[in-house]
Amino acid sequence: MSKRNIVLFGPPGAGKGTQSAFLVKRYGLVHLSTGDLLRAEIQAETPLGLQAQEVMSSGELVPDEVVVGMIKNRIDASPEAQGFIFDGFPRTLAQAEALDNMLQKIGKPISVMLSLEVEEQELVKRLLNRGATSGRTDDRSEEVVRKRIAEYRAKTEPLKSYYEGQGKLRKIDGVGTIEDITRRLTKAIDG
Ligand code: B4P
Repeated sequence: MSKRNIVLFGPPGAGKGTQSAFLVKRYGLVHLSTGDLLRAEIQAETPLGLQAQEVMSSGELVPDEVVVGMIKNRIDASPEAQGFIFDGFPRTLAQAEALDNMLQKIGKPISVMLSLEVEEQELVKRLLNRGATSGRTDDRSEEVVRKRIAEYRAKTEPLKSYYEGQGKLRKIDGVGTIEDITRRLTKAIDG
């Protein structure tokens, strides 16, 4: 299979983490989730984790240089990868440009940006539901959930134009069963 690099994009709660699990298996990609990487740092109580915890629990974005450094380390550590699925990264224009630079150096540009489209009311419902059943503290308060969505609208959503300018944006309806959405995503990748 040819090398593929996919950006799985969307607001908090759109289903990025959920769908990544299926796509990774189907296409044999390396999964890079900055949210998961940051939570692993918090769990291990590293200095980076302690710094990130405060930012994440307020619903704001972690500084660009921190997440860009984490992604660079992971790409460098996977020279044999068939391709990557970027989940929750990039989230700012600076991150998108840094990613393009990194991938240009290794000659493996982004193939497609899949944007999961879900309305705010549904996002809030999903995240508060996860907050009630999992240990994720940033999903417990409606105020923090709405702050994350506002951060997305202000800093992350404009990236759709960035990838649209490169002819790589594909919008995917993110409402329906998990299986329906996986089917829509695989159709967009294969098509
Ligand atoms: P993330 O870990 O990326 O978390 P998220 O945006 O909340 O989405 P996630 O992927 O986990 O949820 P999903 O939609 O799958 O980020 C957390 C924080 O880390 C950020 O707020 C930020 O502070 C920091 N951070 C991460 N990356 C960063 C970066 N690049 N730059 C700066 N800061 C960064 O699922 C949500 C819920 O919906 C689940 O419970 C799931 O079961 C449910 N769900 C999924 N699909 C569904 C469907 N079809 N129907 C109903 N429910 C569904």
